[in-house]
Amino acid sequence: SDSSDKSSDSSSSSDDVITVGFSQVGAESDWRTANSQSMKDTFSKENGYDLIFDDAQQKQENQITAIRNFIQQEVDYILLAPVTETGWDTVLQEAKDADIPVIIVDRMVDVSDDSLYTTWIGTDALCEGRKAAEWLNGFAEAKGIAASDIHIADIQGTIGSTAQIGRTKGLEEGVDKYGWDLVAQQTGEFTQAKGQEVMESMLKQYDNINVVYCENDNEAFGAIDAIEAAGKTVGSDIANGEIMVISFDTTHAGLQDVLDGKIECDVECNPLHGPRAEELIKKLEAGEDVDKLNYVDEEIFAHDDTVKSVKATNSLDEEKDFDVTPLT
Ligand code: GZL
Ligand code: ZN
Repeated sequence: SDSSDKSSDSSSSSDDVITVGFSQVGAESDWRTANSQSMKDTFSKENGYDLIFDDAQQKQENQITAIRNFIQQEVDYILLAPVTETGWDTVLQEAKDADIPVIIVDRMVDVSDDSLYTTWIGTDALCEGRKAAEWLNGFAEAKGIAASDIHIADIQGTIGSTAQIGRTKGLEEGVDKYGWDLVAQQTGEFTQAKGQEVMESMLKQYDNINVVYCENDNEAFGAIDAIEAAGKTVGSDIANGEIMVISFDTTHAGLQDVLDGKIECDVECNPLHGPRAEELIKKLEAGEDVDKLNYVDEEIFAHDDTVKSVKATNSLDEEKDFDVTPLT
């Protein structure tokens, strides 16, 4: 889909150019790359923007430096995709003192005073985790697999990031509710290399893991390589020794793995925030109010139709039914 909506009446002449400083987490995953591309496509010169893009290589201090540079350059808007939730109060206060609106994208910031940012656009990580846990319970029930026979390895995302906090919490709620065995938890930093390394070490330590809950697709790609290198098979037949992989992001490569039965369930996390961030900026430019929190709707994909839908409660405490899209 064309991720950049060309503004029809582009009123931007040279002096109307809107300068946007975007502090991006890094380039750790396919999801992140797609997110960066969406922002670059949207905040382009032909759309009337001057985008200053900074890749922080997943280091918060680099993001803080970038924001200070944006303040120095007196940008019109600061967009921040925060690597982790805490540690932003000081630099966001500096942006507020400089009268520069801050839009938080994707992950959330945990600040003492939420006037330190104007608005947030992102995805509901807690709901994503709950959807995955409900899918796993639905799958186990349909296959007659006892909860005590489910031994889960949780390859976590970057510790302290909203995506990791929410997806881990969703899983842990399922463990408490359904009585699964949570064998191991370790961060895979949302990268393929670390996901593979963590999976290798977990397989060496434990011989009963039969479900691997990867908190993003790149970790799943690494985990699948490690599982196959250990002479085991990924798939849904966990009663006969296969190891079932659950993942998040629904990247192109991830959905290919779902089609091939290597990932059994992939919960969508949509990276195309460029147009949504632009919509917020246009409203702000027009002096209109914007909601503080702008959640993006997301689906669930699975290899087959064993589970047809799941019920999950989102971060706004609304319980919703989510259809599962089978890819076979
Ligand atoms: C999710 C986003 C996560 C993705 C990962 O909202 O923050 O970061 O799930 C990415 O792929 O690295
Ligand atoms: Zn299957």
